[in-house]
Amino acid sequence: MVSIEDYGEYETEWCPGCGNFGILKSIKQALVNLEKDPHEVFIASGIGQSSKLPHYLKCNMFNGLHGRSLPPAIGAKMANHELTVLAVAGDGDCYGEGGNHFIHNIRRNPDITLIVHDNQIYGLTKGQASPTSEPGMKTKIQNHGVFNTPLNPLAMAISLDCSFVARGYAGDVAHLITLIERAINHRGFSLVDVLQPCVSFNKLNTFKWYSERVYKMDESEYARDDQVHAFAKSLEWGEKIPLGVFYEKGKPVFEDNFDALKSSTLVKSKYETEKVNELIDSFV
Ligand SMILES: Cc1ncc(C[n+]2csc(CCOP(=O)(O)OP(=O)(O)O)c2C)c(N)n1
Ligand code: SF4
Ligand SMILES: [Mg+2]
Repeated sequence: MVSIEDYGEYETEWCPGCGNFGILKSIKQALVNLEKDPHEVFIASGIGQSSKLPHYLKCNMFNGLHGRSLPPAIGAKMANHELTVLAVAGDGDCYGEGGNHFIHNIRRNPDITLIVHDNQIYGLTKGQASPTSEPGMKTKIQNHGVFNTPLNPLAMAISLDCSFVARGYAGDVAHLITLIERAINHRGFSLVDVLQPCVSFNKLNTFKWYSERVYKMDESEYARDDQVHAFAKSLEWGEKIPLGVFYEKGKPVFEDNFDALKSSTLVKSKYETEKVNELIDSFV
């Protein structure tokens, strides 16, 4: 039986009270609830406070470049599609620097789960506006207030027919655990955007601010594969902010397109030197 202790307990570099703790706790608990042994799990990340998360879990991990959590995640999935593959990223990392990877991997639909720590700020670099920052919010750089239109990650993902789209809140761990479990169980690209207070640099979107606004959608009231409904719901933001699974649709996954992956994983396949040499020679 898998236990929380199997995933280790590490000292973190995060500020006391940061929303990242709720996300770490939720990921760990979801993996334990799903009986995933640490050796069956791979987590990739880029750069940011959020991207430090794989360092605090005892499992396979890769911490790479800013905006680049998805490429190693897809690489690991292709090398061993029996792995449970997660990518974690910040809002800047995923929707800014890694925006192209976000878009095109939704289109590919690999069976991986992307968890975005959406604190509406660049935390690691001490508080510049991110793609999801509220218009008007003042920072040390945006000292006249943010004037760019915020990116709506859920609307974007739903418009791209992303196969699983959810929003959680780092202040509601019990709910977030269920969302992450469902995202991992879903076969296809799963996005869980998590509202994550940054207590040091985002003085607008605080625990209090989110707690006064978030509510859980009643899933019995809509069909989860209704793209138009999901898109309309994703536009709701302000006085009330919906949480839960907005959109879920079964679709063929990227890995299914490759005959070589049908009988076995690449890591279990025999390496045939002669065939590789033949292939290399064919390019001459
Ligand atoms: C290509 C590149 N550009 C910029 C940086 C500097 N940088 C490091 S982390 C970061 C922002 C992180 O913000 P976010 O992804 O939202 O993560 P958070 O720290 O808020 O969790 C930036 C701009 C970098 N490391 N690499
Ligand atoms: S700067 Fe913000 S996001 Fe980073 S650890 Fe501190 S509270 Fe968390
Ligand atoms: Mg951020």
